[in-house]
Amino acid sequence: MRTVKTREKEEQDERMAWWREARFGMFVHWGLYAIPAGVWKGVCVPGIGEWIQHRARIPVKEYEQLARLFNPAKFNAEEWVRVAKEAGMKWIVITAKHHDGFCMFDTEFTDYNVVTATPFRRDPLKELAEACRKEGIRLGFYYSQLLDWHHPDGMGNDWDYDPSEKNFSRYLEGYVKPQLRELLTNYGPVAVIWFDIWTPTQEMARDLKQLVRKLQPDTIISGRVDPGRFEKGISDYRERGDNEIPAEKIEDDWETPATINDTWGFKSYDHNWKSPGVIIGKLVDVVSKGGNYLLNVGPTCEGVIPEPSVRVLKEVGKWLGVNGESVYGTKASPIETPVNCLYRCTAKAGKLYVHIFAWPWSGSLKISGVMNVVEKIFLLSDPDRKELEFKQQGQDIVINLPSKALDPVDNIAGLEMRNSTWP
Ligand code: FHN
Repeated sequence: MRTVKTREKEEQDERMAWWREARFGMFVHWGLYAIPAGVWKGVCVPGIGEWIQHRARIPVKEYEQLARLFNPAKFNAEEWVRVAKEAGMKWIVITAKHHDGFCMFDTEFTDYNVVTATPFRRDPLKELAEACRKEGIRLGFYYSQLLDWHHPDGMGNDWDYDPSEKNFSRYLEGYVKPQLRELLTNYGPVAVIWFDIWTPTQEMARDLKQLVRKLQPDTIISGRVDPGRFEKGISDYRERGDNEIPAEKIEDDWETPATINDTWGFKSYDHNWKSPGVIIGKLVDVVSKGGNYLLNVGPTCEGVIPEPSVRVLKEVGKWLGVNGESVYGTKASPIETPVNCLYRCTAKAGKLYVHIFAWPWSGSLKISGVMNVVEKIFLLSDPDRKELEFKQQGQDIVINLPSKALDPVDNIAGLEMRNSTWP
């Protein structure tokens, strides 16, 4: 007879199957904060864009006025999904409600929402759900369950509300749960509910989990539902800190949420865009340690994904078009790659992918720890997949490489094993 534990594990594996395969997703931070875009009353407010209300201690009554200006005429859900797809991203997570409390979806539980309070009057999450469905991209919702600077009982706003008068349970029962019910009922299958920061108690976190499971058992629950920050407790996977990549591989499911520049929500003067090479390096580093990479875009108040992000994503997508088999559906490196070593490895049954980030001047590369007989080696970026010469001695392999790298960032040597027992 199967134990309850085994059944739970089986369900977990089924739920996580697409996520483990997908590896690279798009995070979207979009809300009223895209209007000030980092500037309040002529002053540049330091920090991440979506935190402007908190940073500048903007009173609710004042910040609320932004809703009347929110009219993203250029928003085109299909265009956003096309950008994600071309980048090789397999799912999208968008902010349904961020810490400012403004709801980017149609909700009965507050008028402070995109359909009722703005001249836009459309529900972008509905449009995205439809566009994602058409294109075979999964859609998840970010929902700030702890911080809500607009709701009198939400956490975090001590400039409008007296913290001692807050009743968090009332907010959770009367607002958070009903809104989650809406998100999990009105938008078709929801890939992920991306809770953030943490939930105050185990019991509350369990309650949220139960609600999600009851409404959509296949929805993945992000690591930050757990009261212990960054630890996997009741959630489906562990969430690393923002932009944080662990030094070593982790056996459990985990994810790094990351920015392309230095903000999540759009900031008009943050031009610190990472290059496509840096993003590819981080993606591979994450995947080689067994994680997923959720890379953010912060659309403008007009509804446009900033052009520099689109350009970076296009290049990453081109690279994945050639080298995707070394990323999607792969598992963590089966061999040790110290932090300062110039390659990273990913693996699939019978295949080891060696991502060479610095082309060796010597013309050869030595890999250690290969536990099976290698049959052939070729570069994924070589359209002819010409076999490379190599010598194997026990667990050491020395590969002869062409004098010049074919890809400017990451060339992958694909090693095919004689049988698939390793890795
Ligand atoms: O405070 C938020 C922040 O605005 C952003 O949403 C990130 C994304 O991971 N999460 C929180 C901080 O960890």
